[in-house]
Amino acid sequence: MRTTILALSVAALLSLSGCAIWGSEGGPGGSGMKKPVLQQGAGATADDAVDVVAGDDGVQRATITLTDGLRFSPSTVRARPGTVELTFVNSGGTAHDIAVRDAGATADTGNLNGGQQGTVRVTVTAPGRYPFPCLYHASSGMVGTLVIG
Ligand SMILES: [Cu+2]
Repeated sequence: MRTTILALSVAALLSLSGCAIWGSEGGPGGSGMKKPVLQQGAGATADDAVDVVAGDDGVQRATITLTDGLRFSPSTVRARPGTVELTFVNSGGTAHDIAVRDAGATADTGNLNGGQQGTVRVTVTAPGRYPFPCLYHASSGMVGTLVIG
């Protein structure tokens, strides 16, 4: 049953992606974000979810690869409330532009051509799910998720 819910949630997220991703969903806490898609410990997304590693400075860091398949690898990053630094590495030839959205602000990598990388840092205090869409390819499903729990 949980698998069904997961699939439906992902489908809903994908269908709502694109320019209007914040429109009907209303952002974190909005009606479209209330389902706990990620099942902790269930293993359903273990192959595509990573836990960030906190450095000595307390900043939680993860590196995410951007592919020509218009996907993130991994597509889900789990962290605790606090400062999260995500580095996006474009491994392909297609340009991407990633925006990480938290409750108060948006951090954007800017355009990343093939071979380039960009780092964004956000401080998130409220648990929730924060999408990081590729501004070019969100409508193709290129939307990752930062899970603060
Ligand atoms: Cu992209």
